Amino acid sequence: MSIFDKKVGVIGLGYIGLPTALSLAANGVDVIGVDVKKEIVDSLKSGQVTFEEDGLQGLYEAAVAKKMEFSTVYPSADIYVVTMPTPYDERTKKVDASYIVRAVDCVLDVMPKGATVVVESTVSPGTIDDHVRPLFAKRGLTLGVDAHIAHAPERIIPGNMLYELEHNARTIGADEPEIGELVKELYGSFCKGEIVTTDIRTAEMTKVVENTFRSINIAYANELAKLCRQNGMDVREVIRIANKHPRVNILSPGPGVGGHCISVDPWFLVGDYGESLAELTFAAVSVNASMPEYTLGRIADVMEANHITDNSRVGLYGLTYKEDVDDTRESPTLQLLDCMRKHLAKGFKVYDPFVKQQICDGQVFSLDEFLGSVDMVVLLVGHSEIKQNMEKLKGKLVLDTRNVCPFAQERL
Ligand code: SAJ
Repeated sequence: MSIFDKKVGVIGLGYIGLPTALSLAANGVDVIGVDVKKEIVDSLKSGQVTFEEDGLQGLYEAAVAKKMEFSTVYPSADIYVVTMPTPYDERTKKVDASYIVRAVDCVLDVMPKGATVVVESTVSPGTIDDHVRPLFAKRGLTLGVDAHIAHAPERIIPGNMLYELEHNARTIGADEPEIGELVKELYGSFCKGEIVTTDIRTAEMTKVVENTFRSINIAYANELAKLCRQNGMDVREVIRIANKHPRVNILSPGPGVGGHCISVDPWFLVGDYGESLAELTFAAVSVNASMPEYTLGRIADVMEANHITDNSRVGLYGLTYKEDVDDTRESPTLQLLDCMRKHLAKGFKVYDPFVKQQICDGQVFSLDEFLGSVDMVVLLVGHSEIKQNMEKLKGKLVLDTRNVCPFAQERL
């Protein structure tokens, strides 16, 4: 029996679940996508994808032309792919596995004997042992006999998801080699990258390590930005030249690290292993977490140096966590506005072409209205929109935190 004869349920149709379900279906796998949010399922049934990502609507058309259904009801299936969010617990910094636990529990209510449950969400090492295996045991199900589990962490980057889904290497963790091979065959239906199989705990750790590595690299760039500012040096020039060394690749400083991955996953290691054992990781996440407040300080300094006293003449460009995505989770701009409120200050204008709903005070909804109402612009996200309209910034005082404006008077 090949993978194309099996029914696959993708549980959770968010940023990872939806493109994964669509890729499987577009490549001939029989898929049912499930989400408890009726509005998501209704939108997908009516022909509309639920977030912006290059090529997603086209992939949707290709998937529905084959075997793709959407439902709010958990189905009977041979393989379940669970793609629920895994935030961290604010207090303990440990992974909050409650979404996964609830989803797997619902799967177990309907799952036929012998099915395989694949957890795709990013989790800290040991999460599957501590939170998922006991759900099977509680129902008297013996893993390896009555059911099987695997971990297949996603690796795709928002903004280039569809290319990366197809081309990135993947890791599959499984208890049983045959299940590793089955899940490899499943992802191999659309993934041309190398698919490595290992045990579940190694797969869990590997994914967290990848995002922690990036977090540490960004933290180093952020620390360098602070050091260079102290002595009036241009950090971008320092990094640009240092990166010409064949074994140096420093990332870019910015106003903070947002999104649901790089700003979250390294905390799992701090939560699980403690600040003294995960010392470097803790230092890195702390440096990154300091950046919104540091950026607010830079804005205040630039305003003072230029005799700008009215906050409403200052505009923050960008609300999403990075360029050309519509995701505002852990957005550095929102963190910066939070810091501002703590200092009892307010009044900045805010604009983002991808954010069409009001999510903060001072928000305006057109670039021209935004630019027409301010004297100083703080570039917090380097969306293509502003790169293509750079000349509209001429005549403004520009504080560029993303190195996108060649004539900015001020930088991070
Ligand atoms: N950022 C910087 N400087 C940089 C790069 C990024 O400040 O040089 C900031 C961004 O502006 C953003 C944050 O970091 O606020 C995270 O953005 P990102 O583009 O680095 O990463 P994500 O969160 O969009 O996606 C990451 C990716 N992980 C790695 O590259 C190791 C992606 O491959 C993962 O699949 C994804 O996390 C995930 O879901 O785990």
